[in-house]
Amino acid sequence: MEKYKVFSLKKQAGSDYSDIALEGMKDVPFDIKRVYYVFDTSPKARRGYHAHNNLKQILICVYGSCVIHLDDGTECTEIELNSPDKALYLDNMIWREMYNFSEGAVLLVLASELYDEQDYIRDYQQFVSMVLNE
Ligand code: T46
Repeated sequence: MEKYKVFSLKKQAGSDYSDIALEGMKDVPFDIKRVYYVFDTSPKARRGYHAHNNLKQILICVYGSCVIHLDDGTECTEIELNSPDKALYLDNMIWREMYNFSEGAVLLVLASELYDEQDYIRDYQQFVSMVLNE
């Protein structure tokens, strides 16, 4: 599966702070058109259940942790995001589900496109048949 990549972000840290900077087209392999964050999740929350036709994203759990289930139509994997310096790049056409959010978790997402409901594939069987016919 090559539709995703986990990578480390460079952290600046001093005796009383840490920070991480991300620049579009440099640390992020696309021009960032949208930023959003998922928070106030309940422990039972399981979100996602979709893929995107074109959208590429980078997910970072900047506080707490969560698990991302990925499915490229043939293989599945699970990735725990549990550190602000751990990033997950998601290409288009990969099914994702997010769950096991720790209390107070904040999942930050950098996106390559503006929000477009037409870009979502929310039917799993449709996603699989699209992948198989690619
Ligand atoms: C993804 C995961 C990680 C907007 O109006 N604008 C936005 O930019 C977003 C992301 C959502 N919305 C609205 C659309 C829905 O009425 O917020 C509501 C929840 O959206 P959705 O069900 O798509 O949210 P998640 O948490 O299942 O998925 C989101 C992203 O949509 C998705 O691309 O990869 O976070």
